Amino acid sequence: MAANRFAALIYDNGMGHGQARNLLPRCVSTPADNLDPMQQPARWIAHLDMDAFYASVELLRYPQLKGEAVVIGGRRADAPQQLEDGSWRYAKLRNYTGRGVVTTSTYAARDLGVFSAMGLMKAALRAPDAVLLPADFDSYRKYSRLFKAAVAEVAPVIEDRGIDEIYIDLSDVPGVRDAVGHDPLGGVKAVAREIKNSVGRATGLTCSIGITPNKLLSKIASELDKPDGISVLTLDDIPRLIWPLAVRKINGIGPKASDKLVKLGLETVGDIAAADPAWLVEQFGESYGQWLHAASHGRDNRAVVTHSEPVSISRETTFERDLHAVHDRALLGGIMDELCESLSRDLARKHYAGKTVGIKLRFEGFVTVTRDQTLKQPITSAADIRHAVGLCLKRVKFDKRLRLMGVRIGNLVHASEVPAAAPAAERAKEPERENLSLF
Ligand code: DCP
Ligand code: MG
Repeated sequence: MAANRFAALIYDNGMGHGQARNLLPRCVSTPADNLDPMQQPARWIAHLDMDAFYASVELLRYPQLKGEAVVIGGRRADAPQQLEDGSWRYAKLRNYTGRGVVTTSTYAARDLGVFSAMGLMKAALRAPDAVLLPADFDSYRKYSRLFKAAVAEVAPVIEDRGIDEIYIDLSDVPGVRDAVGHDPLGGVKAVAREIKNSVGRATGLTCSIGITPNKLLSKIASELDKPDGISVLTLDDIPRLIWPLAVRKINGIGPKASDKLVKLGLETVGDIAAADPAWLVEQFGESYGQWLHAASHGRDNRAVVTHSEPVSISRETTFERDLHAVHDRALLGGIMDELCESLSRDLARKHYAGKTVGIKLRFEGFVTVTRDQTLKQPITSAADIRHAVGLCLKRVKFDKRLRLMGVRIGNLVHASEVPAAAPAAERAKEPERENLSLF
């Protein structure tokens, strides 16, 4: 089979730096970081990130692999086989051929230089004896729900940031501001331990928590003591713990901004903090320049947003070999049918319908092309999605082989908001659906 069967399900919350589109926020928490006379900040915000998440979920199933170099990212055929004597036979990374990538790896594999997003064949050069396991997204989603529910029992004000991370506003959790003995931060540390224990009891998994006066600092802090760590920072800790870090550690400084900062001689967060804010604005523009200055001083007033809607849902798949639009037409058509069916199931599971369908095609040479089509009515069915995909495909020139194909649905509304009769009525007015596109 030419396609990688593990088409990734991607929820796009559209919440990169400075862009909170289409969200329905219910905000909590007061935006101020000033310390009160008891040396307590106005807010205590936690960022919790699960440790080696996919790999750790797999180790629950195969506990005998604990401590070993394990890499997630194989195909279904790489699933472990149980032998007659009850023992297991695992696929080894050295035997992998193909273009798959590492989704994650255990810390033992990371010690050998194997990290997320690395090609599996490149990873095999570094860790040939590592065990290779296929990804099982249903399991990861299940454990994601479980750990979030376990946190909610201790602290209910949660912002969902994806499959393995959340922000939690601890400001109103009972006891969080209490000193314990001589430790003014004893209360907040106790709440952190309680959250970790609750997650551990519910899932058997560990996580790392950063707790600071705001989301920006907490996101950095949760990485400071990974795995299984708790890092509590106040604003006083910024010069010692944050300023020595590379600029990339700030969520919102991506590869491009980082390259530019480094070219300008600013390598650490402290370098940005020491730079003249007016000069930063000259270099990076008003909004980003000011944000860089504030971020480097650990200032961030964003609220913990307890409820958000995904902007779009997508499915995509990379092929094992590049496919030709004409010679492999039937195969491509079948793969696109499957992607649309998966997407339709995702919509049903999440109770959404969508009005804009988009395609993503990556050709050999890594040229990526996208097209989208906005419809009159929100749709949910695989057939309706496939039809819209056909309209998009018609607008693409196929002069190279394809290596990846994806389909996305955006402009989402709750399924309950879609008038039941509308799509059928709409269909009656539409032209014939045959021969719309190449495949
Ligand atoms: N993931 C992925 N592709 C990537 C990065 C991550 O599919 N390029 C998946 C697998 C991870 C999960 O998302 O298990 C969470 O991502 P993290 O960045 O939090 O990585 P881990 O949880 O695996 O490790 P860490 O302990 O560093 O958080
Ligand atoms: Mg993680």
